[in-house]
Amino acid sequence: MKGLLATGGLSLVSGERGAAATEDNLPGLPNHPPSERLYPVERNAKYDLDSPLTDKADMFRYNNFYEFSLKKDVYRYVDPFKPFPWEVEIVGLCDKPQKIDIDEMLKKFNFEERIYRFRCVEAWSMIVPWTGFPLSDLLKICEPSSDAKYVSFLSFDRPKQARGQQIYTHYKWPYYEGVRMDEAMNPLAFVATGVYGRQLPKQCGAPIRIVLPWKYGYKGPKSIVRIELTKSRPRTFWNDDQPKEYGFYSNVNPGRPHPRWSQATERRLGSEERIETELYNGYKKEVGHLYKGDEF
Ligand SMILES: Nc1nc2c(c(=O)[nH]1)N[C@H]1C(S)=C(S)[C@@H](COP(=O)(O)O)O[C@H]1N2
Ligand SMILES: [Mo]
Repeated sequence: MKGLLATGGLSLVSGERGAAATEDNLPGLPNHPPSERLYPVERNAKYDLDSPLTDKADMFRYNNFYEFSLKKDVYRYVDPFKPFPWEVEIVGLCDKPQKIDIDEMLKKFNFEERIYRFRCVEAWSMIVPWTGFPLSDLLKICEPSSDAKYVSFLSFDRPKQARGQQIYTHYKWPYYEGVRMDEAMNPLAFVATGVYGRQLPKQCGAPIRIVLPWKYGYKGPKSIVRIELTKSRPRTFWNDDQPKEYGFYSNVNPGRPHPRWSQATERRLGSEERIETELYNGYKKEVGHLYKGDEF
C-alpha cells in the first residue's frame, strides 16, 4: 500500500515517462552501502548496442515478478522484501560446492557493464545496461565435474516478504529454472547484481539475478539463492505450469508463435511501435552453434 503514495500514485507507465525521474522517486532501490560502492563500473565495449537504452523509470515500474504481483505493479509490493544480507549456495556435481555472499562476490569477480537486448515472452522488450559478471566465472570457482550437464537456479522462498507466494497458491514456489551446461558457460550468460549503474532494485531481482539475453525473459530467475549442477535435465517453473506454452529451451524465436499470440514482433517499452523480433534475440552469432534450431 505504501507504494501508492511513495511512487506518485496511479499514473500508468507511459504517463510517467517524461515526468522528472529523479533518483529519489525511483521505486524499490535497496540501501546496501558495501555493494553501492561498486557502482558504476566500466562498460564492456564488446556488448554495446546502437539502440537507445530503455528509460530506467519504465524498467523500474514495468516488471514480471510473480512472487509479488501478477500485474505490472510489482514495485508497489516489494517494500517488505529484504535482499541484504544474501547468500547463494552452489551445490551438486562439482568439486568445490560453496556458499557465497554478495559482498564476497564484489571482491572476487570482475564486474562490467553490458548492454543487452531483453525480450519477454509477452512480446515486449527493452535495452538494458546490466552490471555483473559472466555466469561461467561463478560456476568455475566450484569446479564442475565432467558429468554436470545442466545447471538449475532457485529463487527465494519467503512468503512473509513476498505476498504473491502467499496468495498465488496454484504456483509451485519457489521459482525454479534451468539451462544446459554449455548454455550456462556461453560468454553471453550473465549474473547481474546491478542495472543502470547501481544496485538492482528489488522489483528487478535484487540482489542477484540471471540474464540470458537470447532466451525469453522468464528463463532468467530473479533473486536467486541456489544453483545446482546436475546430470539430468531439471524441471522448470513455466514448463511445469503450462508445458504446451513454455518449453525448456525457450530461445527467442519469431518463427514459433506462442499458442495464444505471435512472436514475430515486439513492443519496446516506452514506445507503441512494433519492431521485428530476431532469432535468438539477435544473438545468433554468439549462441547459434549451440542449437539445431528446432528446440522448444
Ligand atoms: N523469481 C522470478 N524470476 C523471474 C520472474 C518471476 O516471476 N519470478 N519473471 C520472469 C519474467 S517473465 C521476466 S520477463 C523477467 C522480467 O524482468 P524485469 O521485471 O526486470 O524486466 O523476469 C523473469 N524472472
Ligand atoms: Mo517474461
